Amino acid sequence: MAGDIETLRELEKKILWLASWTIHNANHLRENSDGLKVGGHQASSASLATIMTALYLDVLRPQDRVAVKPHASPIFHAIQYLLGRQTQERLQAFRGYQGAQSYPSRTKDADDVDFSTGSVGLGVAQTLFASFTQDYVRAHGWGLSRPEGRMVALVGDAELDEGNIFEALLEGWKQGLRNCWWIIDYNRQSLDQVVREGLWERYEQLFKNFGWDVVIVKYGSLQRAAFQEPGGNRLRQWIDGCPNQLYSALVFAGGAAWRKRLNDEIGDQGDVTRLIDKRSDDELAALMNNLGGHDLPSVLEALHGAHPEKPTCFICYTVKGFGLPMAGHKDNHAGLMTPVQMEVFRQKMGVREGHEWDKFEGLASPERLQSFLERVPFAVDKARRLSAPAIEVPDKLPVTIQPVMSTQTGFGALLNEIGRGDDDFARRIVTASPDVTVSTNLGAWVNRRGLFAHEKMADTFKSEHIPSTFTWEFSPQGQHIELGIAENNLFILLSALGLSHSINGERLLPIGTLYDPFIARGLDALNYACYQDARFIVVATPSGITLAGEGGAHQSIAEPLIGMAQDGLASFEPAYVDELAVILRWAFAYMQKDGDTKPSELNWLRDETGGSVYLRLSTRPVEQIERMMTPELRQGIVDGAYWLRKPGPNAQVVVAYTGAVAPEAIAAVGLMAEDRRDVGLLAVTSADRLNAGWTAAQRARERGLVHARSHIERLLADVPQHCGIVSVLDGHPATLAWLGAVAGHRTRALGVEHFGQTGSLADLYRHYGIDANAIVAAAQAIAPGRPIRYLKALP
Ligand SMILES: Cc1ncc(C[n+]2csc(CCOP(=O)(O)OP(=O)(O)O)c2C)c(N)n1
Ligand SMILES: [Mg+2]
Repeated sequence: MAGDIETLRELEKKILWLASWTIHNANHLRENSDGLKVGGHQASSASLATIMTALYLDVLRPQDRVAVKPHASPIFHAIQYLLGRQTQERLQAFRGYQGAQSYPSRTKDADDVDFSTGSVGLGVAQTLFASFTQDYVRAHGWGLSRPEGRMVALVGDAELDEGNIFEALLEGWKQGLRNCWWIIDYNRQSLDQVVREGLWERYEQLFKNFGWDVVIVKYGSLQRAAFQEPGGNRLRQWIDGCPNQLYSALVFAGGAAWRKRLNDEIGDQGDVTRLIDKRSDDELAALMNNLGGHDLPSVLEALHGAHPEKPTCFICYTVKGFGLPMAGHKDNHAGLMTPVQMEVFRQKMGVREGHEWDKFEGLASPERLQSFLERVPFAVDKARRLSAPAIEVPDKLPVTIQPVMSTQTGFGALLNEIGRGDDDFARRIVTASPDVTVSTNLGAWVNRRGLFAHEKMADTFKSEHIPSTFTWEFSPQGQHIELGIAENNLFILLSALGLSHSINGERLLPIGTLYDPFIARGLDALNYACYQDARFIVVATPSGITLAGEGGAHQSIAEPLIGMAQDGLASFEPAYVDELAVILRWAFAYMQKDGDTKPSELNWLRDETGGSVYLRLSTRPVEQIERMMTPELRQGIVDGAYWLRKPGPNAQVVVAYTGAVAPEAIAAVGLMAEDRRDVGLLAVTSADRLNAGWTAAQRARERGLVHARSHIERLLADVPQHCGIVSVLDGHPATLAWLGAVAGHRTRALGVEHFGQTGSLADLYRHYGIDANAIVAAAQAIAPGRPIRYLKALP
């Protein structure tokens, strides 16, 4: 072990060197004509060099998974480089095109990133939900042949300002969190400043309150030895009482400054003075900078000594910029080493010019180090990224369609039917909802499949024979996860469940439900989940002003645009339950795909790559259409649109609608029939996919594929040039306004632009101009002809 410590010390220095050189190279040496400087990495990385060396080269096992603080990515990449999992080329291109990423990325980096980070706070919560997901998988009897992993977050201390971390902490407590480590890099600096005094005490109490072990790694082994010397107690008291600002400033100022300050404040011409005087300036600085988080023996002791499965928070005292000239300076966040400073560092490291990237340059016996690295427990398993075969999805999802039905009811009915099954498909589905399980219509599914918990828990209402529509029984076999209201937690849980195939080698089919407007509350977490390429279905319901009586606080406007713009998320807003059945079936298959990234020549969508799916549903009961589900109709629904009524050759108007306003669109077409010829009715089930296909086809044509045609281009090809398009949805009108650009048709886009309010459906549709009369008025305005006789005055 003693030998290992020395080797780890050598490698720790090498890691700091390689990370610093990577940043220096990106900033000073690589041609960078756009003038963008590399900020934020240098000091922030150095802060974690010791802890990450201890973790990756000693403590971690292959089954453990880590979310690395965003700005520590150069340290991460340097460790991966030493382990033979990162290339020099990518390090040389750090922050550049196709180079190692500025912030660890599962999808963009090549070197085995477990969880992406970047938007601070989210990676931290991801480890908590990843641990919960592991428990879920194992409780269902899957993946038991693999050892349990520990989910580790390397957390910046200022990262703890992010509320989502505390939302997760509370949820973790409710769900019986295990196997999770949060290692706080307590350098007492954020981006702008030195943080408030005494935060560690608040954190300590907070974590303990939620059942975590808290381990404080404050003093390094040099300090602990000095405390044993005569006068050591006094030194310790001084350290404990020293404000963060001052400690940082003295770290920056160095040995002589330490000496002066200590002599001034605690010099006693006796023991303490002797303790100080017997050290040179360098030795004194080394002692005072020897905080626990930069002391390998202390870090290793703390990590190895942790409880085997209890969630544990390590508060590790560190210095931002440790080991570098900017150490401790409050402005060091974007600090970079100057070429001169780097030159001094190079010489100190014994690195010859031109050998900066050599792994063992300046170190004795490279063979010894290489053989050490080959024995590192974390690295023995080469394939840490796992996979799982796709679960077979039935050709058709059965559902009984009532004559009048909402898409939300349809969703509940579809899941209820799936819930009857006992095949792998039904078993792999896992649902989750932030306290809106019943109101998003998951009740029937939950009655069938039960709620998940580590321990069995009966429904007391049931055992007391009190009638209730819903059975609320928890067990390790349950398939619904009931969350508290925090939407961030829903999306990070979906992110964790949706990566299970890769993290646990066991596929889950996660579905999360919430009210549509509250997507905005968890939007960054949703974006994060998509960025990591987690696979899930979000069912957002109810939506829009169609919620009528609920008023503006619950009515969503922008969400259809979010659905279009969010990468990795295919969005749909069906109007009819038979459409929903087709889309849901497609979604289960789509979320499991992982193939070709080239667009299909059929619809110009990259369906083989797969992704997640967003379904925007409604509580509005709508009269259903009795019809055969032909293959052509099915394809149209999935590709994003189909003609509910094909326009004739002389059509003057087309109404294109999405979602719950279908009855208004149909009524408007009826009202216009006598005064406008051949009116067409286009059902748009996915503005997102329709738009994406159109964009991709145009790009393909610009690159020479002259025959590329998207679905919407084919649909509009025969619509006469003079024909106008009126588009309408219960959401922002820009969602469909682009339809006019496809083939140059004059277009009027109706939708909702301003906060909703309470009222009846008719009141609100009239007020916001998405009722049948508003559609007719728009048609009259853009498709001139004789006055439309049923048009009434607008409000
Ligand atoms: C959600 C979010 N907001 C803001 C930022 C910009 N940012 C990056 S690092 C940082 C401060 C980090 O401080 P800390 O977590 O203590 O890490 P340190 O740099 O001290 O290592 C900020 C504000 C971000 N990355 N994510
Ligand atoms: Mg900090």
